[in-house]
Amino acid sequence: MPLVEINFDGLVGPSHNYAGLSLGNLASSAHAGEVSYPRAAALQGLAKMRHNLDLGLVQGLFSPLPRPNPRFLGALGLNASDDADPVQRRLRAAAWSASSMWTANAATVSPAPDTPDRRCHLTAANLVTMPHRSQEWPDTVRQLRLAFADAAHFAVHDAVPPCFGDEGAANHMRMCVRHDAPGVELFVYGKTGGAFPARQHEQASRAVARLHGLDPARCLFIEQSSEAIAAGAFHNDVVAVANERVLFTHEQAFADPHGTYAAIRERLPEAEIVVVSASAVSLADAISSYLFNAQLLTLPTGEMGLVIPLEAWETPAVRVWLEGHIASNGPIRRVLPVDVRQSMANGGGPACLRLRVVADPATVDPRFLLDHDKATLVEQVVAAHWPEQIDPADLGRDSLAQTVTSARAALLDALDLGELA
Ligand code: SUG
Repeated sequence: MPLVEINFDGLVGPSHNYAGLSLGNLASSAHAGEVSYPRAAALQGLAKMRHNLDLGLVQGLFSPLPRPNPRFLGALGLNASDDADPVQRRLRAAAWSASSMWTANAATVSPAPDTPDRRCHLTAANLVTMPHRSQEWPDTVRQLRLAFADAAHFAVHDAVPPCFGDEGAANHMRMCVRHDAPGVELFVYGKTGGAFPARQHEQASRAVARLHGLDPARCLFIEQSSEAIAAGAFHNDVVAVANERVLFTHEQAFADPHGTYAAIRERLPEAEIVVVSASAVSLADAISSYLFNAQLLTLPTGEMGLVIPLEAWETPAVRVWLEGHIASNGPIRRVLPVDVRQSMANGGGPACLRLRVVADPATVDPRFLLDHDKATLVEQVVAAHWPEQIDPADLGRDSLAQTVTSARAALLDALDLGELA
């Protein structure tokens, strides 16, 4: 099979909860303390994966990481069930976080057509800005090294040093005429100084580009606009998404939008840049609806479809814009709303839940590829083992820790992924 785009979704883990850990992520703060529904959340994610399979696309699956994380708790001198002071409780909640479901933050990916050794390079993201996310990368890299073990086709790099925050593919876009053609890689970083942290450091992006051996002439390092970060765009993928020759972006996504568009066109004359103006959809509506946190996909027909969260379809200004775009024959030909409300309440839309890897599926460990039969198997495991609900006040209870741990073990068993136990 030729190189195709494979979307690897993270299965929502059994400890999915709303602890309000992500400053600058407005949904995470707004839902802090609420009861979560891990079983429903995982089933919503699986339904989205099935939706992509039904569109005729290749779909992958990553498993949740070990939670509560004994390595993280041990390094902090905590255990899973201390009844501790508020600061320690927050650290303990971090050890329970199911945040690895948002695999757009797992790694940055440069496919083979962009790299000098013609292998697909992946660098795990260090996610150092948020303590609950900073614990992910060593386990993420283990999973990546298993899924992409074929050294003739893949190179998996450790995270860049923690002095430079890196959030992976959420701040990286690739544009090309076709997925299997050489691309232009766009790295978007933020500058600190506003009310909310800028999570992506320019030097982390530059290090990733060097590690992947990218041609500097085919890379762009773009500053994210400070107003976007201040309005809650904690990652660039909350305000822009690209697929092949199309960039779909809010006009306030970048510090220098016109310079950015010109630089893209210079490197990829075929680029089509679809800009949504603030007068059509305000930054606030774009961020609360997650219009841009969408999967912009090339469908088997060659048309592009946009998988959006239901929240976007239900936002009047967004719907008017999308209907106008379709009517005017813009490059997005189909709008495909999906229900991922449990993830959305923590700031994770359809695009956060997936990592795009352009590769030949035959070179990927088949245990990480999904078909409908495997989706049924995983749904059965989720139905039998995932907690129905979690109150954040219960994080730390021994019985819940046991439920969550054995749920993950049942999944790894069903998927024959004992190496990740
Ligand atoms: O890092 N939320 C995640 C959402 C990640 C979204 N990913 C992309 N945009 N690609 C984050 O802020 C919330 C966890 C909590 O509050 O319990 C959280 O980590």
